[in-house]
Amino acid sequence: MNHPVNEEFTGIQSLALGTEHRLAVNGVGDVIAWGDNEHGQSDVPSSLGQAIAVAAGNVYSLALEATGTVIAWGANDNGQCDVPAELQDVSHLATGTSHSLALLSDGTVVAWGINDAGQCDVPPGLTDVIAIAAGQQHSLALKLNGTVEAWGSNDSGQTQLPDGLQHIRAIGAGDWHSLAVGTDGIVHAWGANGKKQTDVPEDLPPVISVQAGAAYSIARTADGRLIAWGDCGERAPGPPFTHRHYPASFPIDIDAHALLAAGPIDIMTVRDTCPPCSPADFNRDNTVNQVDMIFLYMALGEPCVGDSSDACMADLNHDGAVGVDDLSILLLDWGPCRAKKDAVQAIGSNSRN
Ligand SMILES: [Ca+2]
Ligand SMILES: [Ca+2]
Repeated sequence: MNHPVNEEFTGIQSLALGTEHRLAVNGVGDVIAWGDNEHGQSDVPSSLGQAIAVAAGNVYSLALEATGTVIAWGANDNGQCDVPAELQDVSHLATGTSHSLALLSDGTVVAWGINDAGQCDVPPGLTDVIAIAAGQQHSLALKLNGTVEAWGSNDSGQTQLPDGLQHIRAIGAGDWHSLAVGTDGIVHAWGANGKKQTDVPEDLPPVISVQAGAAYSIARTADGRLIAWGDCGERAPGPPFTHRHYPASFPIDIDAHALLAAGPIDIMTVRDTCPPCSPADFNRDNTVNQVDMIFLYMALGEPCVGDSSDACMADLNHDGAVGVDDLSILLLDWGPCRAKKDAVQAIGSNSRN
C-alpha cells in the first residue's frame, strides 16, 4: 500500500490503522488518509478543522479536533459514524470494528455504533476514566484508581477480568482479547487465545504501554523496544513508515519518540514525528493527565540511570532524580498540550501562512 507522505507532511502526531486504510495527523493538525476507500473511509471531510488525534475502525474513520469535537466518515452501516450531536470536550477516542468510544475531559465515556453485544452499554455511573480501548464486541476503561471496567461480549472471556487485577496504568483491546499493564510493568492478558495472543512472553521486560490488533498483542518496553506476540504474518516495511506483521515475540528497537499504531492486521511505526508536545506526555497522546502522572509516580524517588529508563523519562528537570520538582512540572503542563503549544506558536509567529 503506497503512502502519500512527503516533505509537505511531516511531524506526525497521531497515526491510526483500519483494516486496509491509514490515517495520520501532521504537526499542524492536517489529516491525511490513504489505502482502501471502498466505503469513503479515506475521504477526509474538507470541513475538518485542526485535528489532534485520529482513530480507525475497520472501514471508518474518526478525527478529534483541537476544540474537543469529533468528526466521522466512512462506512455507517451500524451507526459507527453517527457521532452524538451533543458530544464535546472529548479528550481521547477508541474504535472497535464498528463501534466507537469517546473519553470526555470530565472522565466519563460515551459510546456509539453497533451494539449487538452490549459493547456500547457504558456501565451507569462510570467516572474517573483515564483511558479507553475497544475490541470487536467489547469495551474497556481504565480508571484513575488503577482498576479496569469491561463491558460487551464475554464469549471469549474478554470481559472476564483476571482476579485481583489492580494498579493498572495502560490497557489494550484486540478483537476478542484484552490487555492491561500494571504499574510494575507486568502485562496481563485475557480472552481469546486461539492465536496465542494472550500468551504473554515469559521473559518480557518491564512494559510501558500495550496495543492489540485482531489477534495479536504488542508492547512498548521501558528499554525502548516493541515486542509482539500472537497471529503474525509479513508485510514489507517502507520509509518513513514501517509496517508489517511481526513474528511472535519479535523485538525491534524503536526511537523513544516513534509513534506506534496497531491495526486489525498489521502494525505501523513512524519515526518522523513531532517532538512530544511536552516531556511530561509520557504516553504521547497529546494530553498531560493522570496517565502520565501514574507514570511519574512509579518512578518517584528513583535516580535516573542511563537515558531510556522509566526514571530518566520522568526526570523532567534533568537533575538526575525523580522528585517533587518533576511532579510540579507535570502539573504545570496539565491538559491538552498539543493544542496549547500550537496556540503559543500561532501567537508567536505571523510570518508564515
Ligand atoms: Ca499523556
Ligand atoms: Ca528531577
